[in-house]
Amino acid sequence: MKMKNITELKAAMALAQNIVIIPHKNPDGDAMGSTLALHSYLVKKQKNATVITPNDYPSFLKWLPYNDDVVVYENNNQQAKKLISNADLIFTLDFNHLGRCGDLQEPLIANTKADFVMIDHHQQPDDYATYMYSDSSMCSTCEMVYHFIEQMGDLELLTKEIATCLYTGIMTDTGSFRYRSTTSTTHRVIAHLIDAGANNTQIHEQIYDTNTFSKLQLKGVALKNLRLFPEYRTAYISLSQKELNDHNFKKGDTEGFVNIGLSIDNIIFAVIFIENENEEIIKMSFRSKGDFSVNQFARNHFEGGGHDNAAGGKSDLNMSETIEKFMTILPQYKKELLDS
Ligand SMILES: [Mn+2]
Repeated sequence: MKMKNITELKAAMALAQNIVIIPHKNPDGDAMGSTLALHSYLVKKQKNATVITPNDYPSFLKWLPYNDDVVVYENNNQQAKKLISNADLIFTLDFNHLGRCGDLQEPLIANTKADFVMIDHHQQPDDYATYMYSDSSMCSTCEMVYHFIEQMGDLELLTKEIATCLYTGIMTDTGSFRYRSTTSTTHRVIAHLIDAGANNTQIHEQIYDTNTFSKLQLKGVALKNLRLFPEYRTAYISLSQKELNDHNFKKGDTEGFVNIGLSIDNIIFAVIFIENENEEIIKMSFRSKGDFSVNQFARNHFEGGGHDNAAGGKSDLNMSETIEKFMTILPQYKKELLDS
């Protein structure tokens, strides 16, 4: 585990009583799994630990252990602010700059007392944290939390609850153990998590087999809207706000849709454009196979970033203008896409 001042962190943790744990806005399986696992671990260490999420998250994550103790900032900002100003230590998990936690950034910056601890696997992290465990070779923040607990000498504290949370995030961030970031170490960690009580079959079912009918109908629309550009080995999907509304859209309903394009033979670059009338933006997700870096692509053109093979971005243009912009940019990457 790469952290320079781990001894100092151990001392700071021993002294800290009130600890706050923060995932990024729109938390996913890895964000909720890692924060709730760390929460369980710190509670075992007799700390007052609280997970504060910037906003709400999908219902397929709400069965996770200690979910009921989560404070959602957008619903409960007074309580969240109080917890932050009383914190002795603030963990930020699964993101690399404070802007990623939306409106929660403001009370975090206003707090001057607590040191930050970053545990994260995204590229090019900001340096707001006193204690930084940043490693972009890691498949998930959940695997990092496992190594963190290991480094603390506390693997014997691994409960079924911690194991369940960590398994969930590793599974969701690796596409069920198939992405390139999945290593033999990842599998050794997973083996230990199953030994510690994580029920792999049940976790998979709770995440992936809890679809609603309207979500599957929306997937049908996404499939119908899929466009292919074999000359660029690229595919994209678009979903308008109306299409979302017509299918009773709930947070998380479009999760995984971007991967549909990548499942087509010879396609290595997949994009989804999702209209968000509320925020007046088009939200974009990018996925790739091989060496084509969607992190770089998103950073260069769509105010985003992430990992080499999975990134996000946004556009202030409308849907057709955004797609037009994308199609104008694409030819610049032709050689890279064909060589990848
Ligand atoms: Mn992650």
